[in-house]
Amino acid sequence: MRKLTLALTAAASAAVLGTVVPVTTAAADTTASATEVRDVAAADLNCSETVAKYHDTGTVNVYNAGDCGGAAMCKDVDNDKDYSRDGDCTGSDNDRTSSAVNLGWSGTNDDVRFYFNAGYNGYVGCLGRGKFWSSMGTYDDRVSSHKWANC
Ligand SMILES: [Ca+2]
Ligand SMILES: [Ca+2]
Repeated sequence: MRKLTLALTAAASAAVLGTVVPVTTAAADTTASATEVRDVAAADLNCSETVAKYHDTGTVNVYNAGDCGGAAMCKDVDNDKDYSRDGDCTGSDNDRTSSAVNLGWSGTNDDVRFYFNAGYNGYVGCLGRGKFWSSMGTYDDRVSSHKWANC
């Protein structure tokens, strides 16, 4: 008898909640929770989500993984003429870029040109402000320098 009473009470509560709490609120809560988790582990953001969240923060980010997965190898506010040495992209960052995102703020040179050789040689392409490459195509694991520009 007692079990039955509790079950009925629970069912009654659920029914009440179901009428009081709109479905939209439940959905919003789910989104908020997911966002909180991603704030803690920003590495989980893909390229599109990274642009949505961090656009206009001033850096160009390059990733070893595709679709901006994992932590960025380097986040650079300026140019880097050689990923194998010095600067923000350095050492093992060379020839590993598999995705990139331009989070630059609006300015004269807010696009980023990428090159497969050091010294801005071997033009790969220009990544516009607020844009991303979830993969590098034939230039996967080949980027060696980048320069802010107006494309
Ligand atoms: Ca890679
Ligand atoms: Ca460098």
